[in-house]
Amino acid sequence: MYTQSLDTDPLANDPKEVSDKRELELKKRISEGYVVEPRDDMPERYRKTLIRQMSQHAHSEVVGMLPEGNWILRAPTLKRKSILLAKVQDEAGHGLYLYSATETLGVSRDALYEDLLQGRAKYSSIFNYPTLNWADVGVIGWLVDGAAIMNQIPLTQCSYGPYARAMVRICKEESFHQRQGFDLLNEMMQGTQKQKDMVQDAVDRWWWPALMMFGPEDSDSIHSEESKAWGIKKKTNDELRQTFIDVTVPQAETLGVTLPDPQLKWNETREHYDFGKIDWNEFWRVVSGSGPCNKDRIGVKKKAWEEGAWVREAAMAHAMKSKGR
Ligand code: FAQ
Repeated sequence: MYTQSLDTDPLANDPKEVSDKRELELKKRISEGYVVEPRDDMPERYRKTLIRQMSQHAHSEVVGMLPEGNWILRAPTLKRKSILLAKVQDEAGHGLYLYSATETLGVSRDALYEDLLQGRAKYSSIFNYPTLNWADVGVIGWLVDGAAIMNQIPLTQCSYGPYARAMVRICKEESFHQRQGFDLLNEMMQGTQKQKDMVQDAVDRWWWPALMMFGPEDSDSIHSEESKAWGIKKKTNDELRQTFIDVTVPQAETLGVTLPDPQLKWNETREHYDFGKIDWNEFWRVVSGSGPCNKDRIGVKKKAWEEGAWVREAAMAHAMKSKGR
């Protein structure tokens, strides 16, 4: 572990100059491969940007349990039910690792959760869309977990140790989720015409929202530049979105589904797929609370928090008793 203090010249007396110098010093160390750990002295802007991104990520994992959780009681077979149960439980675990990693930055989980319940904190736009048929469960695995992995693999190399380490395990689990989604869809695509139509319908509804998961275009991304300088983000929103499209188009061909974008076409010169225009008005509408399920998602979380109060109290009483207090 790197032990040198990040403190700068104690004789410098302009607080802004001192803080700028500390920030530059840390950015330089990070660019040389330094990994920041919770007990390191860190500039406030670095700490705040991590809390923002990591807590929103944690919220996305736990809100992300809802669209699929909706199908646990209606899974078509015992095998599919147990897979789905395990997947939804994994997402709860991801939320747990990420809230714990965020707490290492000196903020309490209760405070973070309160921000979610009061609508002060964001979570991924994608979880504000409804799951209308069983194929949606497969499409969430294939496209939503697929996009999540694309975005999260670079985070395993991010500059904050607890976040990077949490992401290693999360990515392994997400890649299982992605494959189970593909497998579910592949099975439906061998079935009846009605099943094939259900898959196509789900793909039509989830494709564009999945592309929005990567965030606004680079020209509208307010945090990318700073997050890259801090070694938190390794790739930009547009770079990751393009890579996701490039790997997903051949998978769609293998499945036999059509991606709902007539402009999707291989570009020989760019060596990437060109794609149509994303509806950014829809994205910002959903992010600002007016998506199809925003109110419902937060309503369910609030209800669970209130109805779970006795569980938290009982767990606390048990913990105190075990400690003999
Ligand atoms: N939805 O300047 P940027 C999953 C906000 S986990 C909502 O580009 P940044 C697992 C952004 O926060 C999915 N808000 O921001 C799973 C900012 O607002 P703020 C979540 C969004 O941080 C699968 C503003 O717009 N993954 O799916 C979205 O540099 C299946 C300006 O944006 C992560 O959280 C959006 N899509 O880049 C679970 C990964 N995009 O904070 C269940 C970690 C942007 O100023 C089932 N996070 N905004 O109020 C990141 O990589 C980044 O934070 C980005 C955004 C790329 C999401």
